Amino acid sequence: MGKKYVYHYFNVKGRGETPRLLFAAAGVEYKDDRVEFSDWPKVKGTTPLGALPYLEVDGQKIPESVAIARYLANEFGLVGKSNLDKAKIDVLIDQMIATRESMVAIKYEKDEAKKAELMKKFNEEQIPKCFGYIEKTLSENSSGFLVGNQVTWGDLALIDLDGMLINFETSTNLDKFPKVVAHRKKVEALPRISTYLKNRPVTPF
Ligand SMILES: N[C@@H](CCC(=O)N[C@@H](CS)C(=O)NCC(=O)O)C(=O)O
Repeated sequence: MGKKYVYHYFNVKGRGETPRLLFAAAGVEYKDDRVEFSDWPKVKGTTPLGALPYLEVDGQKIPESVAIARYLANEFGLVGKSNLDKAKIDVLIDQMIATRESMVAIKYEKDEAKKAELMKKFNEEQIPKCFGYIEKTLSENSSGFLVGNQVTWGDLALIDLDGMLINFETSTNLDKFPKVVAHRKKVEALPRISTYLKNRPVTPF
């Protein structure tokens, strides 16, 4: 019998969406527990680190969004075939985390001047660094995926980040990175992913 998965996160995409994309890509069933913000104070104490997301696997609780995504990728064979491919994905994931953390810092900055400064640095330094590297990675692999010739968790994390950026504050323009744009189209058109994207709950972020 397969494992019983219960995934707990808020009813948003945020840090919690890549694991959901992994379940979709693998076609594996799970309970998608979407915690209402109003229920959070009473749920917080039941989580391993006082935060969401966390995943329950046959009753065992795993916190940390990236650890969960890596675990599911390992379970579902979506990690890349060689150790070198795995390392390449890890590098990209670290770059994507840095970009997400910058977005969180901008989103929650209350001081308008500081926020503008952070946004400038984000657009002029973080985006070119992260997406320049991703573009180069894609141009070195002829399949259109980040590594190898099939989808991995790196590809799923990337389309998730693309979507966040397009909807982020000043709508980051990714057109300067044509391979990233083509990659997004390719991954979003994979049958299971396309079905998931059409049917997932509509959320503000
Ligand atoms: N490093 C953790 C961060 C988790 C985190 O900060 N989660 C936020 C939601 S995105 C949260 O639970 N905030 C509510 C709180 O900390 O009380 C991860 O990636 O899972």
